[in-house]
Amino acid sequence: MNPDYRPSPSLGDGAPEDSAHLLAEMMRIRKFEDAILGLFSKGLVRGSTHLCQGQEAVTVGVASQLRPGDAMVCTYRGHGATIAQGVPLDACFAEILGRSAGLVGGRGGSMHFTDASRGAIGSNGIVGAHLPIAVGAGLSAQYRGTDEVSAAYFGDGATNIGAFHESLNLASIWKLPVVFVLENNQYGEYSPVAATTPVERLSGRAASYGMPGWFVDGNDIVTMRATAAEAVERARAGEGPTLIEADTYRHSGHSRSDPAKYRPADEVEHWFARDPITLLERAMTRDDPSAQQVIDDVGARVDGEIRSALDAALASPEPDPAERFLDVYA
Ligand SMILES: Cc1ncc(C[n+]2csc(CCOP(=O)(O)OP(=O)(O)O)c2C)c(N)n1
Ligand SMILES: [Mg+2]
Repeated sequence: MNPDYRPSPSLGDGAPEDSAHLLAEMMRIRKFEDAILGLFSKGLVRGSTHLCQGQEAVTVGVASQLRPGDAMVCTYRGHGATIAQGVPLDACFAEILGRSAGLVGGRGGSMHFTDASRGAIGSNGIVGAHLPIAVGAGLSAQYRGTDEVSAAYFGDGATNIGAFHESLNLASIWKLPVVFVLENNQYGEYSPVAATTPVERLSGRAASYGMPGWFVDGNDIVTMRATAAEAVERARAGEGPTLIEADTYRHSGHSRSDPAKYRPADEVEHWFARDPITLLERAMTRDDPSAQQVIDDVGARVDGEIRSALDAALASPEPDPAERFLDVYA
């Protein structure tokens, strides 16, 4: 069975009324990660960091359909997923800088953004390991008789991990309210999808588990939001899980240590022209050239937010060494 391709609605139909809001949501993630790059080059970030620049429409589209009480799990490439949940930027910066005001007290860093109070119940460094957690959150929601949903973001590489298959199977047979969001950014660590995966459309794998598998343009915020809305609605209505394969592209290498030399220049050029922020801005100014002012204002406002959040994080002290065993259970 071929997965459904769901091309509409799309930005081709015109910019949505709340374009300025959607733009701000995506720019917040983009500019947060620009700032992280700056901190990284100054040696202020320990360890590595995995940027999601280029993939912002996926997380903003899905998060727009979640509400308090819903759960969200994501990967080490999870800054965008977490920020889209409305998690404060100063706590995100502080976490990356290893400061005590960080989301988890500065003990987790870039790969462990977590804020359970906003549904962000965990980023995960082990490929695919968070999918059973999303299923557990879905089972909890069902068991408690709520209409809460659970959303899981994961990469194309994760679809070759056993936990992916077990999670889809269990979620489907128990009709759990889970939305599986596959961010197909065309590459695993350094391998193109075709080198590791013998099927063309990964969403086709949903058929094995009797659930809808939808393939969408993950860089089109309107398409992404509409598709997420449908999947979340199915979950809330007790109709079970959905797999959404969002086609997208990461702007940089896998992590800070990867210059991504393995990517053909024409491929990079193609995807940069389809950058999700550029696509939205183009749609906004196509019918109304004066929208450029709105775009500039949103950019300036988000720049200000980023600056003050970073200042607050830099003012936060390092964690007290006496607390190093706090939250360690063994
Ligand atoms: C179980 C496991 N195997 C291997 C790794 C090493 N590793 C880290 S990221 C990654 C690639 C995953 O690619 P994908 O799922 O497409 O996510 P992306 O990084 O593209 O967002 C690999 C192999 C790991 N962290 N966990
Ligand atoms: Mg990938």
